[in-house]
Amino acid sequence: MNSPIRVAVTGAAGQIGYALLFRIASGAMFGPDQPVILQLIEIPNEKAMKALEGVAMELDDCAFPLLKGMVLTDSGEVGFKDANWSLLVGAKPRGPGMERADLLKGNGVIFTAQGEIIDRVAAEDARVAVVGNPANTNTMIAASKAKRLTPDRFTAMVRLDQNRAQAQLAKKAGVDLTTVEDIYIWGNHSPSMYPAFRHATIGGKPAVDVINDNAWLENEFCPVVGKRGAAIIAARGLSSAASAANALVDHVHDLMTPGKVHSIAVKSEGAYGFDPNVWAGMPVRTTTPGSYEILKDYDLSDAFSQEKIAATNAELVGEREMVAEMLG
Ligand code: NAX
Repeated sequence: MNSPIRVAVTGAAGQIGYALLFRIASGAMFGPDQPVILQLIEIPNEKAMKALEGVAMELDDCAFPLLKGMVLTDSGEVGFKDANWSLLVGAKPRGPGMERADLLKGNGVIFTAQGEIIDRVAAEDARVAVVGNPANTNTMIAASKAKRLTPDRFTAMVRLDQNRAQAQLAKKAGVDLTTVEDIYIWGNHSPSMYPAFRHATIGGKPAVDVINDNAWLENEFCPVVGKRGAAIIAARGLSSAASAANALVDHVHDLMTPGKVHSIAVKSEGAYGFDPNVWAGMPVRTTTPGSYEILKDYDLSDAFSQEKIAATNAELVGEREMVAEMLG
């Protein structure tokens, strides 16, 4: 049996935390031979810490063989100490009447502090995955505070969007979803994202030929995937939680599995026409556990793709401008 890895989770008493921690402790994220120590971080608030204690009691009650310890804390210094993975789920929610700029700045304060602390106290091989929205820009802010950890250690989650896109294509084609492949997400985790359907295949054939309905792909599929989060809120009265937790399990699992090709938001380095300094969703191939190479050869030269990439890039650049004074 391997020695335990330390997994820090912020927002651990929240909705996603409740769907996530049990999956990590059961081995779904790091595999059946990898013990874990969960370092659970919440805000310094009696109600939140009490709720966290309750979640920890339930984790105890699962008697997970792989769960070798838990730390419950409202301090980043304690929670991120020696963490191999930091999963940044907690964020400031958008309040009524709050402008996007205020949301960006409010979260900027959180991710500035967390980026600095992780850089200082986390493990040598530290990796960070951000779920808390606006996820791409929060990741950019946290990464900009790191002096020791390089930007490639900081990724944001767009895997929920990839999974949503795969499921929608399978439904439309009336096929088992395991036959849908090569559907990846470009850009921001927001309705502007681009699920580039032209590369997708269904049963080995181009999805555009199998579905044979370009108007549906452009005018229904893309918006349905982009606005799926809002549709879940409208139906459930609460935002996506189990599917978001599941997507984070996939994100980290695939980033720990050499050879996997999957969508994550990474520092763009200028690929696909994204500004070099934004964190944008794109396909990567995992090279060694925790590391990846950006796949730069997907053809996005058609007019529709160009328009979609330009729009989501403009949104990311606009977000960066709103938090410019917080970077670096
Ligand atoms: P909840 O409001 O249920 O839980 C958030 C938890 O985070 C709360 O318990 C809160 O006390 C804690 N928290 C807030 N600030 C913190 C900080 N600085 N340190 C530690 N803990 C902190 O939200 P939940 O539904 O769990 O969603 C969490 C975040 O995920 C939100 O920002 C949400 O917008 C985002 N999402 C991102 C998705 C993605 O695909 N990237 C999809 C799902 C989700 O909407």
